[in-house]
Amino acid sequence: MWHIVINHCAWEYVMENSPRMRLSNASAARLGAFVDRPAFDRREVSPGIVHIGLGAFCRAHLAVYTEDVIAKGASDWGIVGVDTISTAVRDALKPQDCLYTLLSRDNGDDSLRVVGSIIDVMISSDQRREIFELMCTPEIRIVTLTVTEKGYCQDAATGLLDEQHPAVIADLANPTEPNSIPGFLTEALRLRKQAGHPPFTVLVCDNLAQNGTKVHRLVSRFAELRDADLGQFIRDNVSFPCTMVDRITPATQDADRETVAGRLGVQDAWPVVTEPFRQWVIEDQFPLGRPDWEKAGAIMVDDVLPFEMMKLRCLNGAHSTLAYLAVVAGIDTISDAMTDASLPKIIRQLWDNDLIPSLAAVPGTDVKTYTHELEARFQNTGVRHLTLQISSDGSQKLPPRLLEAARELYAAGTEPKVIPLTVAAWMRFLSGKSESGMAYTISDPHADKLTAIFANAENDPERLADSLFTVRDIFGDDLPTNQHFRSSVIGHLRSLITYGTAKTLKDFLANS
Ligand code: CS2
Repeated sequence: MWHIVINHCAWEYVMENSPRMRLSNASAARLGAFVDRPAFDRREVSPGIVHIGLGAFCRAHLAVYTEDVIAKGASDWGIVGVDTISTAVRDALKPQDCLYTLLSRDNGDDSLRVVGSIIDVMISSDQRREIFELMCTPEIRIVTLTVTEKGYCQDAATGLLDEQHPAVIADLANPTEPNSIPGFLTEALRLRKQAGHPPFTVLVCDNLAQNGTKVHRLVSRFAELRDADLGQFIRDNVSFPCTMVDRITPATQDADRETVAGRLGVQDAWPVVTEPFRQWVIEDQFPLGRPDWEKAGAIMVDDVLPFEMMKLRCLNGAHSTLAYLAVVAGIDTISDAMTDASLPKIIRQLWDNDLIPSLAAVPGTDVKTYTHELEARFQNTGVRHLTLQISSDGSQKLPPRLLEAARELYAAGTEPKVIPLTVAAWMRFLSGKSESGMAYTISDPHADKLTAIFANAENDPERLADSLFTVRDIFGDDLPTNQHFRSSVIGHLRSLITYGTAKTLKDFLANS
């Protein structure tokens, strides 16, 4: 879930100089029958949801589930998208009536669909007042979010609000003009309370363990720092259901724009490429109502935790493992990593040895079968999911995806086998250079600190690991002092630095 990864100027140039017509309500009506399009009159749709964070993921997931429900008659659940980071998505979507194309790819088998559930896009930097006014109307009953793990200003190891986060400090100093997510939600909820309307439900759709509960705690804490009564009000009165979201959706590339334009015959500034699979498991706690998302295939449950853990660990944990090893080895995509001699065997061991044993039973699901389905999804050559994209924000992703599982295994008296290898690969990855000497950018909120630690350690595995272990908001206090964890990470790191990934993985598999 990246926010803005496109080259803004490049697509604007293409848009302005393309002889093709732009995607719009009018041009969509004339598309060939091979393209699915909104099966409802968009003029009849009114807003019911404000969605914050309009990256590719929510447009392949939440917007599609909601589209399917609107098509069944629920016209009061249109989505107004809000971006808190840049104007790029508004600049791309508004001139095309907020329509966009979803290209679903299953190896060589493609299908195209124009999605119309997003009915407006606003940008918080210049429309903050307007957005708050909308959020204070009784028609808005749900606020959904996809702002990535780092968007919530949390300490990744504890899941508590990072009270020293610059955005938190700035918003506490100027709380009516917030820019952080905790600050934004707090102010919207305060204004809504002042307007005399019951609070909207907050539905967090990011890959955090117990995402709703966690973000409820973060926002209540922020609000409490601002005003104790407001904190208590949010703690007691606002529903934050947990949810598990899943659809592999890479950031859009310019080549995707060209592919979509070639197929559609009209230009779409920001199409989304995704896989056919989608899954959404949601805790059913919506005091002001919700769209009947189950009519579009969502699973409504009382407790999302077992589903969330399975997905976060098995899918996202395997993604991170593949990503760090692959970036260092110079392998660009997940589907290419799945053709490597060792990587598929490594993630099979990760699943079988470290992750499946860490999970509680998942209702109606055989987790081993789930991991075989993941293998097939990772092999999908139609979706060019860049390992470098997945490698972003490791400081935020490693704790919930893998380090929690390691802790639980130690507590149960067993030892993780592959997780220390993933951690070593992440440490080696922080060099910013692949084994063939290709430089890449490390995108992480702690990038400066982490790369400085790498440079100071001068390739000494023990110094490097021990210095990185001092970053408590990644590793906590316990893992660095666990002798098995520490020595396994250092052993793998030594091998990665000395012999490289191919030999390290071969030796690892030979010894397991
Ligand atoms: C990926 C996720 O970028 C990443 O870190 O692991 O975006 C992953 O593709 C989605 O969670 C799939 O649902």
